[in-house]
Amino acid sequence: MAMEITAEAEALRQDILSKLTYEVGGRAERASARDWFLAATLATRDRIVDRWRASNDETVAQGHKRVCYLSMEFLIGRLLSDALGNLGLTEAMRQALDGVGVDLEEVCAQEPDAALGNGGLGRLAACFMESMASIGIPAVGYGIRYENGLFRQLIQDGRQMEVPEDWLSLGNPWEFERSGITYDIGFGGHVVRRPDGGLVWHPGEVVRAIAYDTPVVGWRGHWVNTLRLWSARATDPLHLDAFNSGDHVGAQLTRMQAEAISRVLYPGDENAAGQELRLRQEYFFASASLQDLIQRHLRLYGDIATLAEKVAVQLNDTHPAIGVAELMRLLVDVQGVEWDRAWDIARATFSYTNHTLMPEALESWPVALMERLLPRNMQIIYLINARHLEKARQQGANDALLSAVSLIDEHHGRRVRMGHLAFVGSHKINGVSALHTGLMRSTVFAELDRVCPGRITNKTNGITFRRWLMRANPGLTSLIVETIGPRVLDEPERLADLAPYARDAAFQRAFAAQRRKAKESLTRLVRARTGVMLDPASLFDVQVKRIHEYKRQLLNILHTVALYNSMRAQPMGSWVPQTKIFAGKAAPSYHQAKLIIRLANDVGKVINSDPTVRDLLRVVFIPNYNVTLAESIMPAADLSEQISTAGLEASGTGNMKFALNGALTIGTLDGANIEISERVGLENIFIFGLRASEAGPLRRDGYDARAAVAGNDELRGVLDAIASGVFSPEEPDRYRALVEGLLAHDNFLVTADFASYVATQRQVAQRWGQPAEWWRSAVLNTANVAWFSSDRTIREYADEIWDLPVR
Ligand code: 26V
Repeated sequence: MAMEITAEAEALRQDILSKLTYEVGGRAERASARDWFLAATLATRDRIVDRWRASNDETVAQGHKRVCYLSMEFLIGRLLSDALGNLGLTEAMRQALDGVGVDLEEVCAQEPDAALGNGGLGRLAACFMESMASIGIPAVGYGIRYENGLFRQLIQDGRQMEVPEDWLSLGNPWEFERSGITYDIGFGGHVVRRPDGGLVWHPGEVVRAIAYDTPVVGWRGHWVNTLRLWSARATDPLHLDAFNSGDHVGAQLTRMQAEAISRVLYPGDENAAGQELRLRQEYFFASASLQDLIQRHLRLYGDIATLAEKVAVQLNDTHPAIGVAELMRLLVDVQGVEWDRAWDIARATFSYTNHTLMPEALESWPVALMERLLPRNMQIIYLINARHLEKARQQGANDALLSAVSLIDEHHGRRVRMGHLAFVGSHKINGVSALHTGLMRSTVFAELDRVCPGRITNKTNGITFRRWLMRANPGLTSLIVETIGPRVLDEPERLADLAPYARDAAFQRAFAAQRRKAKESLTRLVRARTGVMLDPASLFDVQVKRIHEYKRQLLNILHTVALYNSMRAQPMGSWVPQTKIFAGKAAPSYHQAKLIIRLANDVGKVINSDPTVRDLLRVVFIPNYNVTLAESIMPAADLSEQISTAGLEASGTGNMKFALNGALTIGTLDGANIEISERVGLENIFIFGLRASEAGPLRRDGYDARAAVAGNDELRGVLDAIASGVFSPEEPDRYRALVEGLLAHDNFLVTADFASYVATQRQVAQRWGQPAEWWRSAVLNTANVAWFSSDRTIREYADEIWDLPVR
C-alpha cells in the first residue's frame, strides 16, 4: 500500500535531488549510497541553519552567558540519524528517500564515525553538547579537528592491529570552514622587557588555527549550538623564503611540523603521553579557543572586566589546563589588565572536571620543555605559584604541605602539575560520581582541598537518552511510549511510570521481544564481521569499553574459562546457554592490554570449536568498538559487565547505557555503579567483590595472590590451563608470563575478587532461569535510571558551577 507522501517529505525529496545535482554533482540514476548520504545531509543541514542563527541571535540579544566546553575530545559518532531524530524529520526523510528508491538506514550507514575521542571522557563531552542544545543552554564546544581520529582496530590472528581512521577522506558535509576565523598561536622564542616594564613574548614559530563549525541540534530542534574545532595551518604555507633560497625539503618540513598539530588524536587514554606534540596540541587549542571567546566578548560587550559574567569555561580534564596560564597572559600582557584583577576574572571563569585518579593519567610536563616551548606561560605559572604558596604559608602551611600543593613537582625532575594548575585557577572542581569525588577529596587533591577549601563538588555523569534509547533502541522506545505515553520523550523522569508494569506478564513479554529482536540483529552483525554464529536465545553477557587492566576484562576471561572447564566436566549438567561478548580498543603501546585482547580471542577460538560445549557457550570479540557499534550492542545485552577494581573507575557511562536499555548489571561498588545500585535496588543488580575501602589498602600494602590461588581449586585449574597453553596450542608459553605476573603482583586484585565474581555469576544464571524474575528486574532497571540523563547532569553544572539560569 503506497503511503501518501507528506508535504514535508516531498519538500525534502526535492531538496535532496537538487543537492545531488548541484552540490554533489551526481545523477539520481547513477548515484551511490555515499552520494545520497551527502545530498541528504546537506538537505538536513539547510533545515538547521536558520535555527542555528536564531539561537545565536537570541544569545546576543539577551546577553546570555555562554558555556565554553574545552575538550581535547568529542566522540560524537554519526550525526545524520541524530540530527533527523532531534528535528523530528526521521519519517519524512524515510519517505523522501523511498521516493527515490533509496533506504534511509543504508544512507545513514554511509556516514563515517567521527571518532574524535578515546573513550568515556570524549563520549561524555558529546552527550553534554547534545544536552546543552536540548535544554537551550548557549554553548560552544571547543576542540581539535583531528584529520585522523582514533585508529581503526582490526583483529588478525587474534591480535589487535591499528590502521589510520580517515573520516574526512570523502569530505565532511556537516562542517563549515570559517576561513575568516583564524588565530595565530606562538611557540618557542623568548620574552623581552619593554621600556615601560611590560613583558612581550616573541615566539620563534607561529602556527595558524582555523575554525571549522558543526551545528549541534537539540531535542525538537528548538536550539542549536556550535562545535568549533581548530585545524592547524602553517602561517606561511609555502615558506617562500626557504623555498626561494632553494631549500624545498626544509620548507615542506616546517609546514608539515606546523600542520602535524591537528593531524592525529593521541590514543593514550589513562596514560599521559608526555610527547612534545601533545603539549603543542593542548596549547594550540586552548589558546585559539580563549582568543576566540575574548574577541567575541569584546565585540559584544566591549569590556574585558565582565568576562566571567558572560562566559563559563569548563576544562574537560587537565588537557586544556594550560589555558589558565594562557588566559592570564592574554589578560595581563595583551589586554593590559592588572594581575590581581586578571586572576579574579580567570578564577571566576574557569572550572575543572577531573575524570580519573589513575596516577599514570595525571598530566605533568617537564619545566624545561615548558620553558622552551611556552616561555611566557612558564613565567606566568611561576607567578601564579608564588602567590598561591604565599597564601598557603600565611594560612600556616608547613613545608610538607607547601611541597604537596605546589604547582611544581620537585621530586621527579622538575615538572608542572597540570591538575594543580587547573585546581588553583578554578572556582569549582568536580568529580564525576559520588565515590570518585570523595576519593578526590581524600587522595589526589586532599592537600589542595585544605589550602583552597570548598571548591570540590560532585556532578555524577549522565548520558543523552535521545541517542542511547530513542535512536539506538527504537523498538523499546515505541513500546515505552505505547505503555506510558509520549511525555517520556521530553521528560525522562516519566520512565518511572514503567515500574507498575514490571510484574505484568504481557508487558514483560513485549519487553523481552524487543530484546530478542536486538539480539537477532547483533547476531547478524557478529556473523558478518567475525564469522562466529551466536544463539540469540542464550544469555548475552557483554563487556565493551577500552581495554585496561583496571577494568579487568581478564577477570571476565577467567570466569569464561572456569565456566568452560565446568561445562566440559559435566556436559550433561543443566547449564544456562551463555554468550560472552567483548569489544574494545587497547592503546597501541599498552602491551598487557593487547595481550588480554589476544587471550580473549584465543579462548574464543578454542571454545567455539569445541563440540562438547556447542550449544552452551560462545565467546566473541567484536572488532573496532566505536559509538556506532555501541548503538547496536546496548539494546542487545542481557548482562552488563562493570567489574573494575573498586576505587579505580571514576564513573563509567556504559553502565548507564546498558541499564537504560534494560540490561542487568554485574558489577563492583565502583564509580556510578554505586548510584545505579541505589536507584535500581540491590535486588535488581548483581554486586560483588571488595569495596573501595578494602581494595585501596590491600593494593597499597601488597596482596598475596599466590595464597588466594592456592586456596581455590577452580581458579588454579583456570590459571593452569591458560599458562600451559590450552588456549594457545601452537605456542604453549604465550600466556605463561601473564599468569606468573598475576601471581607475583596482582595489582588489580583479579584473583582476590575471583571467587566472589564466580559465585555472583552463578546467581545471574539462576535468575535467568526464572524469566518472570529476570524480566521484572530488567524493566525496573529501565524504569529507575532516569536520573542518569545528561540533562540532569547539565542542569546541575548550570546551577552549581556555571551560575546560569536553569530553564
Ligand atoms: C588521558 C590521555 C593522556 C594523553 C593521551 C590521550 C589521553 C586521553 C585521555 C586521557 C584521560 C582519559 C580519562 C577518561 O576517559 N576517564 C573516564 O571518564 C569518563 C567520563 O567521566 C568516566 O566515566 C570513566 O570512568 C573514566 O575512566
